[in-house]
Amino acid sequence: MALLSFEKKYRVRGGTLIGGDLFDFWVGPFYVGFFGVTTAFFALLGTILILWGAADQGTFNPWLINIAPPDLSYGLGMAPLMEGGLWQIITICATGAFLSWALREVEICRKLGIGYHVPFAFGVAIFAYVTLVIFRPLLMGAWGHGFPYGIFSHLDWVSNTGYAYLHFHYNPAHMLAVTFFFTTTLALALHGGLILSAANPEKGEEMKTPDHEDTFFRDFIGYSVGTLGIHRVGLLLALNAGFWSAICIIISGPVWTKGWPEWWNWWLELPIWGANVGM
Ligand code: 07D
Ligand code: 07D
Ligand code: U10
Repeated sequence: MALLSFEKKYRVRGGTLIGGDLFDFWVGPFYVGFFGVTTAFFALLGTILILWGAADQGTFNPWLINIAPPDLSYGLGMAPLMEGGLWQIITICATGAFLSWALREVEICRKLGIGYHVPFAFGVAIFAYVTLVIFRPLLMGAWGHGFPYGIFSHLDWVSNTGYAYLHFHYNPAHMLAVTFFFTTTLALALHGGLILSAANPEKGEEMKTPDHEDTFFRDFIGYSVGTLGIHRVGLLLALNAGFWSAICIIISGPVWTKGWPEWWNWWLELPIWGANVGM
Protein backbone atom coordinates (compact mmCIF):
# COMPACT_ATOMS: atom_id res chain seq x y z
CA MET A 1 0.00 0.00 0.00
CA ALA A 2 1.38 3.38 -0.92
CA LEU A 3 2.60 5.32 2.10
CA LEU A 4 0.07 8.13 1.79
CA SER A 5 -2.99 5.88 1.51
CA PHE A 6 -1.70 3.72 4.37
CA GLU A 7 -1.34 6.82 6.52
CA LYS A 8 -4.94 7.76 5.77
CA LYS A 9 -6.05 4.32 6.96
CA TYR A 10 -4.01 4.23 10.16
CA ARG A 11 -4.41 7.86 11.18
CA VAL A 12 -7.30 7.10 13.51
CA ARG A 13 -7.72 7.94 17.17
CA GLY A 14 -6.64 5.66 19.99
CA GLY A 15 -3.58 4.02 21.49
CA THR A 16 -2.50 7.03 23.53
CA LEU A 17 -0.97 6.42 26.97
CA ILE A 18 -2.17 9.70 28.44
CA GLY A 19 -4.32 12.66 27.44
CA GLY A 20 -6.97 10.59 25.63
CA ASP A 21 -8.13 12.39 22.49
CA LEU A 22 -6.71 15.74 23.56
CA PHE A 23 -3.46 15.77 21.58
CA ASP A 24 -4.28 12.81 19.35
CA PHE A 25 -3.53 14.54 16.02
CA TRP A 26 -0.82 15.12 13.43
CA VAL A 27 1.01 18.29 12.35
CA GLY A 28 2.23 17.69 8.81
CA PRO A 29 4.05 14.37 8.92
CA PHE A 30 4.56 14.43 12.74
CA TYR A 31 2.29 12.63 15.21
CA VAL A 32 1.88 14.95 18.21
CA GLY A 33 0.21 13.29 21.24
CA PHE A 34 0.74 14.36 24.86
CA PHE A 35 4.43 13.44 24.65
CA GLY A 36 4.92 15.45 21.45
CA VAL A 37 3.82 18.49 23.40
CA THR A 38 6.14 17.67 26.33
CA THR A 39 9.01 16.99 23.89
CA ALA A 40 8.46 20.36 22.22
CA PHE A 41 8.25 22.07 25.63
CA PHE A 42 11.46 20.55 27.05
CA ALA A 43 13.41 20.83 23.77
CA LEU A 44 12.42 24.46 23.29
CA LEU A 45 13.11 25.45 26.90
CA GLY A 46 16.46 23.57 26.92
CA THR A 47 17.51 25.21 23.64
CA ILE A 48 16.57 28.68 24.91
CA LEU A 49 18.58 28.08 28.10
CA ILE A 50 21.60 26.95 26.05
CA LEU A 51 21.30 30.16 24.01
CA TRP A 52 21.05 32.18 27.24
CA GLY A 53 24.21 30.48 28.55
CA ALA A 54 25.91 31.17 25.22
CA ALA A 55 24.95 34.86 25.43
CA ASP A 56 26.40 34.99 28.95
CA GLN A 57 29.54 33.25 27.72
CA GLY A 58 29.81 35.79 24.89
CA THR A 59 29.79 33.45 21.87
CA PHE A 60 27.21 31.98 19.54
CA ASN A 61 29.88 30.03 17.69
CA PRO A 62 28.35 26.51 17.86
CA TRP A 63 31.75 24.82 18.26
CA LEU A 64 32.61 26.97 21.27
CA ILE A 65 29.33 27.15 23.21
CA ASN A 66 29.96 25.57 26.60
CA ILE A 67 27.44 25.07 29.38
CA ALA A 68 29.49 23.70 32.26
CA PRO A 69 28.17 21.78 35.27
CA PRO A 70 28.62 23.36 38.74
CA ASP A 71 31.92 23.28 40.57
CA LEU A 72 32.47 20.12 42.63
CA SER A 73 32.17 22.25 45.80
CA TYR A 74 28.39 22.59 45.20
CA GLY A 75 28.09 18.84 45.75
CA LEU A 76 24.55 17.67 45.05
CA GLY A 77 22.97 21.08 45.77
CA MET A 78 21.56 23.62 43.34
CA ALA A 79 24.07 26.11 41.96
CA PRO A 80 23.46 29.75 40.92
CA LEU A 81 22.19 29.92 37.32
CA MET A 82 25.40 31.16 35.72
CA GLU A 83 27.61 28.87 37.83
CA GLY A 84 26.16 25.54 36.77
CA GLY A 85 22.49 26.12 37.57
CA LEU A 86 21.74 26.41 33.84
CA TRP A 87 23.46 23.06 33.28
CA GLN A 88 21.26 21.53 35.99
CA ILE A 89 18.01 22.82 34.44
CA ILE A 90 19.17 21.91 30.92
CA THR A 91 19.88 18.38 32.19
CA ILE A 92 16.28 18.15 33.45
CA CYS A 93 15.02 19.47 30.09
CA ALA A 94 17.18 17.03 28.10
CA THR A 95 16.11 14.05 30.22
CA GLY A 96 12.47 15.19 29.96
CA ALA A 97 12.74 15.60 26.18
CA PHE A 98 14.44 12.21 25.64
CA LEU A 99 11.92 10.37 27.85
CA SER A 100 9.02 12.17 26.12
CA TRP A 101 10.48 11.24 22.71
CA ALA A 102 10.64 7.56 23.79
CA LEU A 103 7.04 7.63 25.09
CA ARG A 104 5.86 9.27 21.86
CA GLU A 105 7.50 6.33 20.05
CA VAL A 106 5.54 3.99 22.34
CA GLU A 107 2.25 5.71 21.45
CA ILE A 108 3.01 5.41 17.72
CA CYS A 109 3.83 1.69 18.20
CA ARG A 110 0.49 1.23 19.98
CA LYS A 111 -1.39 2.96 17.18
CA LEU A 112 0.30 0.70 14.64
CA GLY A 113 0.00 -2.46 16.76
CA ILE A 114 3.73 -3.17 16.44
CA GLY A 115 6.25 -4.16 19.15
CA TYR A 116 8.10 -1.73 21.38
CA HIS A 117 11.58 -2.60 20.07
CA VAL A 118 12.45 0.90 18.81
CA PRO A 119 11.54 2.78 22.02
CA PHE A 120 13.31 0.07 24.03
CA ALA A 121 16.45 0.60 21.95
CA PHE A 122 16.27 4.37 22.40
CA GLY A 123 15.81 3.65 26.11
CA VAL A 124 19.31 2.17 26.17
CA ALA A 125 20.77 5.41 24.73
CA ILE A 126 18.83 7.39 27.33
CA PHE A 127 20.17 5.04 30.01
CA ALA A 128 23.75 5.81 28.88
CA TYR A 129 23.09 9.57 28.95
CA VAL A 130 21.36 9.48 32.35
CA THR A 131 24.22 7.36 33.70
CA LEU A 132 26.70 10.07 32.64
CA VAL A 133 24.84 13.11 34.00
CA ILE A 134 22.64 11.79 36.85
CA PHE A 135 23.50 8.31 38.21
CA ARG A 136 27.31 8.69 38.27
CA PRO A 137 27.29 12.25 39.69
CA LEU A 138 24.78 11.09 42.36
CA LEU A 139 27.02 8.15 43.31
CA MET A 140 30.13 10.39 43.36
CA GLY A 141 28.43 13.11 45.42
CA ALA A 142 28.60 16.09 43.02
CA TRP A 143 26.83 17.29 39.87
CA GLY A 144 30.24 18.58 38.79
CA HIS A 145 31.06 15.05 37.60
CA GLY A 146 28.59 15.37 34.70
CA PHE A 147 29.88 16.30 31.24
CA PRO A 148 29.63 19.88 29.94
CA TYR A 149 27.24 20.72 27.10
CA GLY A 150 29.45 21.89 24.27
CA ILE A 151 30.74 20.30 21.10
CA PHE A 152 34.45 20.54 21.91
CA SER A 153 34.14 20.90 25.69
CA HIS A 154 32.44 17.50 25.98
CA LEU A 155 35.40 15.97 24.12
CA ASP A 156 37.77 17.54 26.69
CA TRP A 157 35.68 15.94 29.44
CA VAL A 158 35.93 12.48 27.83
CA SER A 159 39.70 12.81 27.46
CA ASN A 160 40.26 14.18 30.99
CA THR A 161 38.00 11.56 32.56
CA GLY A 162 39.77 8.84 30.57
CA TYR A 163 43.23 9.93 31.74
CA ALA A 164 42.02 10.29 35.35
CA TYR A 165 41.98 6.47 35.25
CA LEU A 166 45.43 6.43 33.52
CA HIS A 167 44.51 4.27 30.54
CA PHE A 168 40.78 3.94 29.88
CA HIS A 169 41.34 1.21 27.29
CA TYR A 170 42.15 -1.15 30.20
CA ASN A 171 38.58 -0.74 31.57
CA PRO A 172 37.11 -4.21 30.88
CA ALA A 173 33.55 -2.92 30.32
CA HIS A 174 34.93 -0.28 27.88
CA MET A 175 36.59 -3.18 26.01
CA LEU A 176 33.25 -4.98 25.78
CA ALA A 177 31.43 -1.81 24.65
CA VAL A 178 34.07 -1.00 21.99
CA THR A 179 33.94 -4.58 20.72
CA PHE A 180 30.13 -4.39 20.48
CA PHE A 181 30.36 -1.07 18.58
CA PHE A 182 32.87 -2.55 16.12
CA THR A 183 30.80 -5.73 15.70
CA THR A 184 27.66 -3.65 15.10
CA THR A 185 29.28 -1.89 12.13
CA LEU A 186 30.58 -5.20 10.79
CA ALA A 187 27.09 -6.71 11.02
CA LEU A 188 25.45 -3.67 9.40
CA ALA A 189 27.98 -3.66 6.54
CA LEU A 190 27.42 -7.39 5.95
CA HIS A 191 23.63 -7.00 6.12
CA GLY A 192 23.44 -3.85 3.96
CA GLY A 193 25.82 -5.41 1.47
CA LEU A 194 24.00 -8.73 1.31
CA ILE A 195 20.53 -7.20 0.84
CA LEU A 196 21.69 -4.80 -1.88
CA SER A 197 23.59 -7.59 -3.66
CA ALA A 198 20.41 -9.70 -3.87
CA ALA A 199 17.55 -7.21 -3.93
CA ASN A 200 18.98 -4.48 -6.16
CA PRO A 201 20.27 -6.27 -9.27
CA GLU A 202 21.75 -4.76 -12.41
CA LYS A 203 19.21 -3.50 -14.95
CA GLY A 204 17.61 -6.40 -16.80
CA GLU A 205 18.51 -8.98 -14.15
CA GLU A 206 15.99 -10.63 -11.86
CA MET A 207 15.80 -9.81 -8.16
CA LYS A 208 17.08 -12.72 -6.05
CA THR A 209 15.29 -14.32 -3.08
CA PRO A 210 16.08 -14.81 0.64
CA ASP A 211 17.21 -18.32 -0.35
CA HIS A 212 20.09 -16.71 -2.22
CA GLU A 213 20.95 -14.67 0.88
CA ASP A 214 20.87 -17.73 3.15
CA THR A 215 22.94 -19.75 0.69
CA PHE A 216 25.62 -17.04 0.44
CA PHE A 217 26.37 -17.32 4.15
CA ARG A 218 26.00 -21.12 4.25
CA ASP A 219 28.56 -21.39 1.43
CA PHE A 220 30.76 -18.74 2.98
CA ILE A 221 30.88 -19.50 6.72
CA GLY A 222 28.81 -22.70 6.95
CA TYR A 223 25.78 -21.14 8.63
CA SER A 224 23.10 -18.55 7.97
CA VAL A 225 21.39 -16.87 10.91
CA GLY A 226 18.37 -16.21 8.68
CA THR A 227 16.57 -13.16 7.37
CA LEU A 228 14.71 -12.39 10.62
CA GLY A 229 17.60 -13.56 12.78
CA ILE A 230 20.08 -10.99 11.44
CA HIS A 231 17.80 -8.20 12.70
CA ARG A 232 17.71 -9.82 16.15
CA VAL A 233 21.51 -10.07 16.08
CA GLY A 234 21.87 -6.45 14.97
CA LEU A 235 19.58 -5.14 17.71
CA LEU A 236 21.29 -7.28 20.34
CA LEU A 237 24.76 -6.07 19.30
CA ALA A 238 23.74 -2.41 19.24
CA LEU A 239 21.91 -2.56 22.59
CA ASN A 240 24.93 -4.20 24.19
CA ALA A 241 27.21 -1.48 22.83
CA GLY A 242 25.18 1.19 24.65
CA PHE A 243 24.60 -0.94 27.75
CA TRP A 244 28.29 -1.76 28.33
CA SER A 245 29.16 1.88 27.71
CA ALA A 246 26.93 2.85 30.61
CA ILE A 247 28.53 0.12 32.74
CA CYS A 248 32.08 1.20 31.85
CA ILE A 249 31.51 4.74 33.08
CA ILE A 250 29.36 3.95 36.14
CA ILE A 251 32.14 1.70 37.50
CA SER A 252 34.79 4.42 36.89
CA GLY A 253 34.75 6.26 40.20
CA PRO A 254 31.84 4.73 42.10
CA VAL A 255 33.40 1.22 41.98
CA TRP A 256 37.04 1.58 40.86
CA THR A 257 38.99 4.68 41.83
CA LYS A 258 42.53 3.71 40.76
CA GLY A 259 44.02 3.46 37.30
CA TRP A 260 42.36 0.82 35.12
CA PRO A 261 45.68 -0.97 34.28
CA GLU A 262 45.96 -1.81 38.00
CA TRP A 263 42.59 -3.61 37.91
CA TRP A 264 44.27 -6.37 35.91
CA ASN A 265 46.55 -7.28 38.84
CA TRP A 266 43.98 -9.90 39.83
CA TRP A 267 45.17 -11.81 36.80
CA LEU A 268 48.83 -11.62 37.81
CA GLU A 269 47.86 -12.56 41.36
CA LEU A 270 46.08 -15.81 40.40
CA PRO A 271 47.76 -18.63 42.36
CA ILE A 272 48.42 -20.63 39.19
CA TRP A 273 51.57 -18.87 37.94
CA GLY A 274 53.98 -20.38 40.50
CA ALA A 275 57.06 -18.52 41.73
CA ASN A 276 57.99 -17.00 38.37
CA VAL A 277 55.53 -14.10 38.69
CA GLY A 278 57.03 -10.79 37.66
CA MET A 279 60.18 -12.36 36.14
C1 07D B 1 24.26 10.64 13.50
C2 07D B 1 22.10 11.15 14.83
C3 07D B 1 22.09 12.70 14.69
C4 07D B 1 22.65 13.42 15.89
C5 07D B 1 23.58 14.39 15.83
C6 07D B 1 24.07 15.10 17.09
C7 07D B 1 23.66 18.15 19.11
C8 07D B 1 24.60 18.91 20.01
C9 07D B 1 24.70 21.10 21.14
C10 07D B 1 25.88 23.22 20.46
C11 07D B 1 25.41 9.62 16.17
C12 07D B 1 23.38 16.47 17.26
C13 07D B 1 24.18 17.32 18.21
C14 07D B 1 22.21 18.34 19.30
C15 07D B 1 24.53 20.43 19.80
C16 07D B 1 25.29 22.26 21.45
C17 07D B 1 25.42 22.69 22.89
C18 07D B 1 24.04 10.13 15.98
C19 07D B 1 23.53 10.62 14.82
C20 07D B 1 24.20 14.80 14.52
N1 07D B 1 27.37 13.64 22.38
N2 07D B 1 31.10 12.55 21.18
C21 07D B 1 29.71 13.99 18.77
C22 07D B 1 26.42 14.27 21.63
C23 07D B 1 28.82 12.11 24.65
C24 07D B 1 32.11 11.84 21.83
C25 07D B 1 28.99 14.58 17.60
C26 07D B 1 25.17 14.28 22.34
C27 07D B 1 29.48 11.56 25.85
C28 07D B 1 33.27 11.72 20.95
C29 07D B 1 27.90 15.41 18.24
C30 07D B 1 25.40 13.60 23.56
C31 07D B 1 30.67 10.87 25.28
C32 07D B 1 32.86 12.35 19.75
C33 07D B 1 27.77 14.72 19.59
C34 07D B 1 26.80 13.20 23.56
C35 07D B 1 30.83 11.50 23.95
C36 07D B 1 31.54 12.80 19.93
C37 07D B 1 28.50 13.55 16.60
C38 07D B 1 24.45 13.29 24.63
C39 07D B 1 30.52 9.39 25.21
C40 07D B 1 33.24 12.70 18.43
C41 07D B 1 27.50 12.57 17.26
C42 07D B 1 23.16 14.00 24.75
C43 07D B 1 29.30 8.94 24.54
C44 07D B 1 32.05 13.36 17.71
C45 07D B 1 32.96 17.00 17.96
C46 07D B 1 26.89 11.53 16.36
C47 07D B 1 32.47 14.75 17.28
C48 07D B 1 30.97 13.41 18.78
C49 07D B 1 26.63 14.84 20.37
C50 07D B 1 27.48 12.57 24.63
C51 07D B 1 31.97 11.33 23.14
C52 07D B 1 28.21 16.85 18.45
C53 07D B 1 23.94 14.94 21.79
C54 07D B 1 29.72 12.53 26.93
C55 07D B 1 34.57 11.09 21.34
N3 07D B 1 28.89 13.99 19.89
N4 07D B 1 29.65 12.15 23.59
O1 07D B 1 27.01 11.50 15.18
O2 07D B 1 32.71 15.03 16.14
O3 07D B 1 26.13 10.59 16.99
O4 07D B 1 32.59 15.68 18.28
O5 07D B 1 24.69 12.42 25.47
O6 07D B 1 34.36 12.53 17.88
MG1 07D B 1 29.33 13.28 21.83
C1 07D C 1 25.51 8.83 25.88
C2 07D C 1 24.33 9.45 23.68
C3 07D C 1 22.91 9.48 24.19
C4 07D C 1 22.06 10.28 23.25
C5 07D C 1 20.77 10.55 23.42
C6 07D C 1 20.01 11.35 22.38
C7 07D C 1 19.68 14.73 20.84
C8 07D C 1 18.73 15.24 19.79
C9 07D C 1 18.43 16.27 17.60
C10 07D C 1 19.59 15.57 15.51
C11 07D C 1 26.32 6.25 24.53
C12 07D C 1 20.58 12.73 22.10
C13 07D C 1 19.70 13.41 21.08
C14 07D C 1 20.49 15.71 21.57
C15 07D C 1 19.44 15.71 18.57
C16 07D C 1 18.48 16.22 16.26
C17 07D C 1 17.35 16.80 15.50
C18 07D C 1 25.53 7.31 23.90
C19 07D C 1 25.16 8.46 24.47
C20 07D C 1 20.00 10.06 24.60
N1 07D C 1 36.70 4.89 23.30
N2 07D C 1 35.49 6.60 26.75
C21 07D C 1 32.99 5.39 25.38
C22 07D C 1 35.94 4.22 22.38
C23 07D C 1 39.06 6.21 24.74
C24 07D C 1 36.17 7.39 27.70
C25 07D C 1 31.78 4.84 24.72
C26 07D C 1 36.75 3.80 21.29
C27 07D C 1 40.30 6.72 25.39
C28 07D C 1 35.23 7.92 28.66
C29 07D C 1 32.36 3.88 23.70
C30 07D C 1 38.06 4.26 21.54
C31 07D C 1 39.78 7.57 26.50
C32 07D C 1 33.99 7.47 28.21
C33 07D C 1 33.76 4.36 23.56
C34 07D C 1 37.99 4.95 22.83
C35 07D C 1 38.38 7.17 26.60
C36 07D C 1 34.18 6.69 27.06
C37 07D C 1 30.98 5.92 24.04
C38 07D C 1 39.27 4.08 20.72
C39 07D C 1 40.00 9.04 26.40
C40 07D C 1 32.59 7.55 28.46
C41 07D C 1 29.70 5.46 23.38
C42 07D C 1 39.22 3.37 19.40
C43 07D C 1 41.43 9.44 26.57
C44 07D C 1 31.85 6.81 27.32
C45 07D C 1 28.48 6.04 28.60
C46 07D C 1 28.56 5.69 24.29
C47 07D C 1 30.79 5.96 27.91
C48 07D C 1 32.99 6.19 26.50
C49 07D C 1 34.58 3.96 22.53
C50 07D C 1 39.06 5.55 23.50
C51 07D C 1 37.55 7.61 27.64
C52 07D C 1 32.31 2.46 24.09
C53 07D C 1 36.20 3.02 20.12
C54 07D C 1 41.27 5.69 25.77
C55 07D C 1 35.57 8.76 29.83
N3 07D C 1 34.11 5.13 24.65
N4 07D C 1 37.99 6.41 25.50
O1 07D C 1 28.63 5.61 25.46
O2 07D C 1 30.90 4.82 28.16
O3 07D C 1 27.42 6.00 23.69
O4 07D C 1 29.63 6.70 28.12
O5 07D C 1 40.33 4.49 21.09
O6 07D C 1 32.03 8.17 29.35
MG1 07D C 1 36.11 5.57 25.12
C1 U10 D 1 14.74 2.45 9.28
C2 U10 D 1 14.34 1.14 8.79
C3 U10 D 1 13.50 1.04 7.64
C4 U10 D 1 13.05 2.20 7.00
C5 U10 D 1 13.44 3.49 7.48
C6 U10 D 1 14.28 3.61 8.62
C7 U10 D 1 15.65 2.52 10.47
C8 U10 D 1 13.45 -1.33 7.04
C9 U10 D 1 11.15 1.41 5.74
C10 U10 D 1 14.65 5.02 9.14
C11 U10 D 1 16.01 5.44 8.69
C12 U10 D 1 16.32 6.59 7.95
C13 U10 D 1 15.27 7.56 7.45
C14 U10 D 1 17.74 6.78 7.57
C15 U10 D 1 18.41 8.07 8.12
C16 U10 D 1 18.40 8.19 9.61
C17 U10 D 1 19.50 8.43 10.40
C18 U10 D 1 20.89 8.55 9.84
C19 U10 D 1 19.30 8.61 11.88
C20 U10 D 1 19.49 10.08 12.31
C21 U10 D 1 18.31 10.93 11.96
C22 U10 D 1 18.40 12.29 11.86
C23 U10 D 1 19.70 13.03 12.03
C24 U10 D 1 17.15 13.11 11.60
C25 U10 D 1 16.69 13.71 12.93
C26 U10 D 1 15.45 14.50 12.70
C27 U10 D 1 14.46 14.62 13.58
C28 U10 D 1 14.55 14.00 14.94
C29 U10 D 1 13.24 15.41 13.22
C30 U10 D 1 13.28 16.81 13.83
C31 U10 D 1 11.86 17.15 14.15
C32 U10 D 1 11.42 18.13 14.94
C33 U10 D 1 12.33 19.14 15.54
C34 U10 D 1 9.95 18.14 15.27
C35 U10 D 1 9.80 17.20 16.43
C36 U10 D 1 8.41 16.70 16.60
C37 U10 D 1 7.73 16.78 17.76
C38 U10 D 1 8.30 17.44 18.97
C39 U10 D 1 6.40 16.16 17.83
C40 U10 D 1 5.36 17.14 18.07
C41 U10 D 1 5.23 18.08 16.93
C42 U10 D 1 4.76 19.30 17.13
C43 U10 D 1 4.32 19.71 18.48
C44 U10 D 1 4.64 20.28 15.99
C45 U10 D 1 5.85 21.16 15.82
C46 U10 D 1 6.30 21.89 17.05
C47 U10 D 1 5.97 23.18 17.41
C48 U10 D 1 5.05 24.06 16.64
C49 U10 D 1 6.63 23.75 18.66
C50 U10 D 1 8.08 24.17 18.38
C51 U10 D 1 9.01 23.20 19.01
C52 U10 D 1 9.88 22.32 18.37
C53 U10 D 1 9.95 22.22 16.88
C54 U10 D 1 10.74 21.43 19.19
C55 U10 D 1 12.14 21.20 18.69
C56 U10 D 1 13.10 22.30 19.03
C57 U10 D 1 14.20 22.62 18.27
C58 U10 D 1 15.12 23.68 18.72
C59 U10 D 1 14.49 21.98 16.94
O1 U10 D 1 14.73 0.12 9.37
O2 U10 D 1 13.02 -0.12 7.17
O3 U10 D 1 12.27 2.18 5.90
O4 U10 D 1 13.05 4.49 6.90
